[in-house]
Amino acid sequence: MSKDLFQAPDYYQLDDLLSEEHILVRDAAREWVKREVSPIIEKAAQDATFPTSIISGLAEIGAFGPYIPEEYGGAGLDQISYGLIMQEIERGDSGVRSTASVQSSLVMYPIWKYGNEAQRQKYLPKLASGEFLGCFGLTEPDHGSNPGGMVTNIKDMGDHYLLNGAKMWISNAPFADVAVVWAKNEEGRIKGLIVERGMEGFSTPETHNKWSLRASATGELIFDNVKIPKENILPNKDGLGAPLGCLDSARYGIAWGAIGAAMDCYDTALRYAKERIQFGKPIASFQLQQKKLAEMITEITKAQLLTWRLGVLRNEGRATSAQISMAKRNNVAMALDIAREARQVLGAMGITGEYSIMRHMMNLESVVTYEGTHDIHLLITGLDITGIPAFK
Ligand code: TGC
Ligand code: FAD
Repeated sequence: MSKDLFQAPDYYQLDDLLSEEHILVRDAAREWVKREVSPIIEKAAQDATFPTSIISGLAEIGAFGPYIPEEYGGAGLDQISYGLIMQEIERGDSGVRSTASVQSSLVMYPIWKYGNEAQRQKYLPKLASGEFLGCFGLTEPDHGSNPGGMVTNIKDMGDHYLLNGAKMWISNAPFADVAVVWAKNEEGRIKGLIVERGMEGFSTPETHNKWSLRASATGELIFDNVKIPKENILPNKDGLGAPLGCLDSARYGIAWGAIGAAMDCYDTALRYAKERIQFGKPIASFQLQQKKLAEMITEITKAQLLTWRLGVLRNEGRATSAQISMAKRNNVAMALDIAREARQVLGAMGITGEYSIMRHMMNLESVVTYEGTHDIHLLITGLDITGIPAFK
């Protein structure tokens, strides 16, 4: 890949809305991505391998549990710092941000919020330092948008539970040390449990041949009469609202992350358009290319404002799930549109690994589907404003 020359756009001087701490955290993540992610990410994506060399760096910039209290090894930051870290990481690659999102919001968050003190002490510090990597098993082969229909189940055997079923499309599954898994008990109530690598009957085959998120490992979780000790059940919340609560936190991070991918595509296209000469002039001097670039910066700026406001509401404990859905849906679609337009600005060069744009575009095809599809988030907004669920 070409040298990383990224310069972040801030068209409405939004840095003025950030605290000194926000800027310090953001800039540390930005520098780390430039130094440690940009030089290796294209090869990792081309080779379809997760770059394990970045795990300790992710922990050092606070990407594993940014808002988890320091007593559990987290960074103890606010929601805007969390968002800014996700933005910077996804500026590098959505797959790397996926690893951080899953670790923080889908593994550490449920253990912190729904676990007991012994579970917090046992798992959170190791997850925060990157000694343990985690994954989150909600989606099943026959239940994606409709996780409430899941068939993975636990049976009470007296001194332990027996877990049976399968999860599919699980980020980090192939190497995760621990999995937070959602399964129905004999009464049909959804419970969260911690499954550890090495438990008999538990396997995690990798999913191959993805065209998207190639630097992130995806796999299945297969449970064949896995004995789960009773102390591995998350005791403090059950029902579908428990996994959906984790998704709120991850979707919020994705709303910020998508801005990072969009900023990288815009910045690359702007620089290229000013340098590339056709018909004796830089292509940036043609109105059609200016239209693309002007619309990109307009959409990025709108997304930045939306997300900053959402961060303020999250810090005050006032953001609703539906507000988060709106931001996730809007910002990912915005980033995908910008990636497609930016790719065109680069002409043939846009399809090569010399530039990050095509990789972002392919990655965003997963981001627009996972954590609730574009359609599902629209229906969540529809439900919120009409009071009528149109899912079923
Ligand atoms: P519904 O009847 O609406 O709700 C069931 C219960 O859940 C509560 N609830 C929420 N709680 C917290 N946060 C939310 N966002 C919530 N949404 C709903 C709700 O109040 C109710 O509680 P209670 O106490 O009354 O039981 O459920 P439904 O079956 O009709 O489904 C609604 C729907 C479709 C919106 C929901 O199931 C959904 O969001 N589907 C999308 C599934 C999804 O997003 N899966 C993501 C899997 S994980 C992933 O993709 C990780 S990608 C890796 C990475 O991040 O990098
Ligand atoms: P489906 O639910 O089958 O949907 C197919 C299409 O139908 C979509 O366009 C959808 O919008 C539409 N549709 C569905 N229901 C409705 C409706 N009621 N009204 C209108 N349209 C509808 N899951 C995890 O649990 N953990 C993970 O770590 C994880 N990581 C992932 C990583 C990757 C790379 C990918 C691609 C997915 C990952 N997922 C993970 C799964 C992801 O959350 C699901 O793919 C997603 O929720 C959609 O489910 P589905 O793919 O089964 O699509």
